[in-house]
Amino acid sequence: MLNSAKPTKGVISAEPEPITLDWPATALLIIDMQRDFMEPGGFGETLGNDVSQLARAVKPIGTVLTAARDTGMLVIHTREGHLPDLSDAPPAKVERGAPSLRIGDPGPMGRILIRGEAGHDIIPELYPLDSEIVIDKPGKGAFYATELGDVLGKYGIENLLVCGVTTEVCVNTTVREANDRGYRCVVIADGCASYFPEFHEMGLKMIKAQGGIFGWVADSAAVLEAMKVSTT
Ligand code: TIU
Repeated sequence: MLNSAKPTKGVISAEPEPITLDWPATALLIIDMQRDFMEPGGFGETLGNDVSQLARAVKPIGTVLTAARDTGMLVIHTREGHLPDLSDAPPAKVERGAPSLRIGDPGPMGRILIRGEAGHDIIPELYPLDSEIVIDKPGKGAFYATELGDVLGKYGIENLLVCGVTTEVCVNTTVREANDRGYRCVVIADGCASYFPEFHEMGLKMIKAQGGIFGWVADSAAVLEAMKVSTT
């Protein structure tokens, strides 16, 4: 098609202020959209949570994922989970609380939060393409004990569009890690969800407060709009 040159930059209508992103230096980072958090019988439910609270994030993520695929943006998916021998699972994490099943126990989707089990995998609606990067992480942050920093360096990434679950746990931890490493993070508000709606709201507020102390927050519609409009 004529005149189909890809925009190289876009302005996202974000809070606390608009942000201009250089698309070739931007990646979509989708945090932990795994059956273990999203579906009954997984890790999230064993902790006593209502997993239906997270479903609202799936569609908005899907729209941005489709746009990222269409425009050739780097897409990275993360999965929280542990090795089958639990050698990367700190006792402090495994032993805490009184969950109905603990990490590593057999559940309806396989062993809870264990790599390779059905529950550990990403939900079908957002399943990674073979060409996309999947980062397995043992912690809440996507940088801790993973190759994420090296991958972002290799691709020249400076900006992250961040979405996934849960807002105040793995999304917030990852954004804080990324911010300290110098990445500009734009969190997609409706592409995140929490088991606790009030934590979702406050989790987003914490990011964008104080002039964007950890980053920016925008709706998926604003991100999609910016991906369509060139500023160069
Ligand atoms: N429990 C909870 O809200 N979240 C997690 O344990 N992990 C992620 O957020 N992925």
